[in-house]
Amino acid sequence: MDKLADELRSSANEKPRPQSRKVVCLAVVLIAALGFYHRGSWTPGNRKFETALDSNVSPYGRFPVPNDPFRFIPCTSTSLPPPLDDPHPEASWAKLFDPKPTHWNWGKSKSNETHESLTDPYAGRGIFLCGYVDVPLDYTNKSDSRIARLAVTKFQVSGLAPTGSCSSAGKKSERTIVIEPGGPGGSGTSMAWRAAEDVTERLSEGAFDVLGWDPRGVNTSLPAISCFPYDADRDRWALLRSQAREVSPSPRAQLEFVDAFYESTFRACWQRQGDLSRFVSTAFVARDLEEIRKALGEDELTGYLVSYGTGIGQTYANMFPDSVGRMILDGTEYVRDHRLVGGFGWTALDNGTDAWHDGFLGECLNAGPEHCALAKPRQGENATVAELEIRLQSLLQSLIERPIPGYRESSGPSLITYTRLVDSLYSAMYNARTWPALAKMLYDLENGNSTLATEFLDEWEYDPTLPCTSTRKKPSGSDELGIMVICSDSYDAHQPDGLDWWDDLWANMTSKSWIAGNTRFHSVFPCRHFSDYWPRPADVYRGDLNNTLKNPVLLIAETYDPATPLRNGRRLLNEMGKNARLIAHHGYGHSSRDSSNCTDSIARGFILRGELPEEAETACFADEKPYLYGVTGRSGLASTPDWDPVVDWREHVAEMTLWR
Ligand SMILES: *[C@@H]1O[C@H](CO)[C@@H](O)[C@H](O)[C@H]1NC(C)=O
Ligand SMILES: *[C@@H]1O[C@H](CO)[C@@H](O)[C@H](O)[C@H]1NC(C)=O
Ligand SMILES: *[C@@H]1O[C@H](CO)[C@@H](O)[C@H](O)[C@H]1NC(C)=O
Ligand SMILES: *[C@@H]1O[C@H](CO)[C@@H](O)[C@H](O)[C@H]1NC(C)=O
Ligand SMILES: *[C@@H]1O[C@H](CO)[C@@H](O)[C@H](O)[C@H]1NC(C)=O
Ligand SMILES: *[C@@H]1O[C@H](CO)[C@@H](O)[C@H](O)[C@H]1NC(C)=O
Ligand SMILES: *[C@@H]1O[C@H](CO)[C@@H](O)[C@H](O)[C@H]1NC(C)=O
Ligand SMILES: *[C@@H]1O[C@H](CO)[C@@H](O)[C@H](O)[C@H]1NC(C)=O
Ligand SMILES: CC(=O)N[C@H]1CO[C@H](CO)[C@@H](O)[C@@H]1O
Repeated sequence: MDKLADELRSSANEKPRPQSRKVVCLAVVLIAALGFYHRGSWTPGNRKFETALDSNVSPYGRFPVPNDPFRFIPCTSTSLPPPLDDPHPEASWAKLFDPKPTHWNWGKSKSNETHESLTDPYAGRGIFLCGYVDVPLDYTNKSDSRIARLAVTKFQVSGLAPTGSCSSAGKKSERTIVIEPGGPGGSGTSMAWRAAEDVTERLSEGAFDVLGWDPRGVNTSLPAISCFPYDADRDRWALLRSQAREVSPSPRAQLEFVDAFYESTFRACWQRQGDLSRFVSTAFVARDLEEIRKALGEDELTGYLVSYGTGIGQTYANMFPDSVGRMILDGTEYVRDHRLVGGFGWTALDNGTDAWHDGFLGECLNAGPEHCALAKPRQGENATVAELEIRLQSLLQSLIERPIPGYRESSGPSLITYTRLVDSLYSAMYNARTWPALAKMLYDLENGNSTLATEFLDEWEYDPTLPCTSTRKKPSGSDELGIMVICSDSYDAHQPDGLDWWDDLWANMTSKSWIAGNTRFHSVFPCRHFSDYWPRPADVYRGDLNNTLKNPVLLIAETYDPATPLRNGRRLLNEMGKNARLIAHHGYGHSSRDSSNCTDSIARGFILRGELPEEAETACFADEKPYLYGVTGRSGLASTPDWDPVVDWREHVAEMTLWR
């Protein structure tokens, strides 16, 4: 053992000679194998490892490693950035390092029981690393010493190298794909947990690391934004303030109510956190992204930014044109729209009802009753899209007149209301994989069975069986954060006096899109009172979006996207000119989740090799149809006996929390 340690030391001091390295490698493998056979499982079986455990050193060394700007440690459930008032954050953070590899979060094993995986179960597996970076709270004011502490989660594809091993593991990849799911208010660290492994496979054949960050004010980044002490306080008002226009006996009275509610909310935000709302604009988020690029030590930013993340990306690219590497903006919005009053809302409405009509209903009939409950013939007659549309509209209409009662064991009495149902239909347009479940739910509801509808709609965002203080460490303020970003970005837009204009806008939006109009209206209406408290955000980007970039960006926009219509992607392309290419992705859902080999191969060629199509716009088509994903030539998912629509719906709801 000591001899090995000596060898390791001397080989570290010398230029490695191939011969001696081979010997060391063999020795390491042998020792690891001995440990394995000795204990029956892989627990490092030598003295060095055991003393190491006591002194907070793992078989992979000590974390954070010195001078790591992210201070990465292998993630465990306790790896949350230290509070801002901690006088010794670095020391507190270092204490969170847990030296037991079994407590860490490793990537999926790529190979089955090979020689390597027998001796070391973590060989060849990526690892999730958690860290944080501190940035100025106010980039525009040198004498303001306050900071924001941004949480990051990185999936390192090469995993970690055991101390003294000669593997190429444990190194960062040449580029890092920085990801952001949007919102505003979406959590990049959560997206990393959910999707990093898929993202690196899809975009780089597993070659590049993936890093997600929580934008300032979001999730685990600090300061946390929340204008309510507890989730339950927010929830108390949620149903009242989000009423659809169609169920409001007096829309004007409802507007007065919501307007007063947000007046009160902003007052609470001001009382609880003072000027924080001045520092969350998209321009500041873009500056944070530049700090993350620098901390990565990469000359160019590589990124996969989705939805509102594309707004961050457009802003970033034009504020830091020389830092633009290989950036993909997927589910493209046109961030210039957000400078207009209400622009975040009314520019999003183009294609939501098309997705409902052509997609949810049309593809249902295409797939047939085996795959879609709503396609079942009635009185021997096959359904048509027009009939289905009338049937479901009359179901919705009946809910306006009277909600349908429901019951759920875990929450007791419940109501299926128009507002909740339409909100969930809109959310289902984001992801066509939910459609078989949604079709079954609506079919049941139409036939007088509200069991599934109650299961789908009566869902809490936190655990109501626990006291609210113990469900999360902090209240989740992403609702308020999202509003603050949207209001900051449009703070100087012309504000119409009084509520008449807003009443008009609400009517316009809901008549243009019954499915998206209400949700989208409620995302912008709060801004009326923002400038009562914060008349000027510290910074907004008001420049053009056609700056000459170091590298062009790749935009992806979808034909049936319910949130970021293709039209907006094209308007952005038009302004960016030769600094962008666009994939018009023909498919369903928000962003390019409706998989297309064509889209994926262009995206991969770009991320891996920097290749882009010559032409400004390329058309790509989804490989499969909704209701029939993965069922070509086989019996359908929705027709198998053990299919549980509730499981599909829960999965969707969990994913949607990334975007809110
Ligand atoms: C590993 O084994 C499973 C079944 O045991 C198989 O489906 C899979 O293809 C194997 N993977 C590799 C990389 O050999
Ligand atoms: C800059 O920060 C200092 C210290 O917090 C503060 O007193 C001052 O008002 C700030 N200036 C501006 C323009 O916000
Ligand atoms: C999306 O909306 C635009 C504008 O209303 C329309 O021209 C286009 O046909 C729609 N796309 C689809 C696929 O329905
Ligand atoms: C209904 O549609 C099925 C295919 O899904 C077809 O085989 C059948 O002939 C149609 N029936 C009528 C009455 O049109
Ligand atoms: C209502 O639907 C649920 C879920 O699909 C089912 O388990 C239950 O048996 C149905 N109830 C009736 C009375 O049909
Ligand atoms: C609502 O639509 C009407 C008719 O298109 C238009 O004249 C009016 O300006 C719109 N109002 C708002 C607030 O969008
Ligand atoms: C960007 O577009 C504006 C017009 O909107 C134009 O005046 C300006 O020259 C363009 N800038 C570049 C770098 O092309
Ligand atoms: C997409 O690629 C997969 C894997 O390479 C292949 O199996 C499938 O047939 C392709 N689909 C289409 C529509 O080209
Ligand atoms: C979307 C979301 O809420 N993500 C995460 C925020 O942070 C906590 C840790 O405190 C995670 O458990 C959440 O999943």
